[in-house]
Amino acid sequence: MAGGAPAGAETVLIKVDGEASVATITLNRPDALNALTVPMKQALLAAFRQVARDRAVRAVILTGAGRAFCAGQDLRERLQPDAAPLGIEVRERYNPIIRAMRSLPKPIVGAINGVAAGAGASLAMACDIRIASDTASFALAFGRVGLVPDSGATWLLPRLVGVMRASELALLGDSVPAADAMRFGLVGRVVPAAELAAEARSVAARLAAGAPRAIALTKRALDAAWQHDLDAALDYEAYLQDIAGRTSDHAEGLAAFMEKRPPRFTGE
Ligand code: T3D
Repeated sequence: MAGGAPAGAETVLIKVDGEASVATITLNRPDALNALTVPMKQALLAAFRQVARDRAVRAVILTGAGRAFCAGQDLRERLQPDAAPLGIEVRERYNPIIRAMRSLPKPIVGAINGVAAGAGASLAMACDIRIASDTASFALAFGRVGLVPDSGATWLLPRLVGVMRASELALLGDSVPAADAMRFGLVGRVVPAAELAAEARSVAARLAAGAPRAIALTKRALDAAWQHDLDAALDYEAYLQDIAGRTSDHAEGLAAFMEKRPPRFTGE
């Protein structure tokens, strides 16, 4: 299809609000609850790579079109005779998305507008901040179709909710309503459905107004801390603070404090 949009382009939408420096990535297969097909996974990875490159974007919102956030792998596609073996699908299509999200040097706000099931729950958990609509729910539904949690779920889930709760959620696969998701630590806040988009935009705009290098380094430090003991974490913090301390944004933050005005961070 020379010159045309790549397959799956319509299943993942990117909208950049240049004024707020916020990109919104929307999973867009609402009739199938935004279940993930191969072209959609390719488009999602491309979307994260695009916002990584775009200097006008300083924060990202990930959400779903329609009544779902994402129902995970498209199960109809799995039944196609040419479906890739699961190990290949996970290694080559899911894992790069999760790696792109966690290594993105910009914060991702998950606006969880409805059900997040299977790999859809993993996508939600890979966001830096999660805000759920009061109609949202999570389901570690992998076991229901005879699969194991993937796309980072075994790593992310126990870190968010603790090992005991993670075992319960992953082994039983029960649906977790938004209020319980908040109690368990799966989301940071729950808002009425009608307010979700505005709340996500407001949080993303605040992040976008922050010091970009410091935010990127904070994200990196928090992930790295899981692999570190206290001594290593202290050393790594000192290393990153050395980098942050050399930025113009640090100087601007100090100047703004002294001048009693809001800082204007540029990412330099
Ligand atoms: O490649 C690999 O397979 C490896 C990776 C695996 C990772 C995974 O994600 S495994 C887990 C896959 N996901 C699921 O098992 C969830 C399946 N969906 C559901 O259990 C339910 O749909 C929900 C609990 C999410 C929502 O239920 P409900 O009652 O609100 O909606 P519904 O009627 O079931 O679904 C509405 C439509 O979306 C329906 O289509 P239709 O019949 O009206 O044409 C349904 O088939 C479709 N849909 C929902 N989830 C999927 C899906 N179509 C394809 N794949 C789906 N995952």
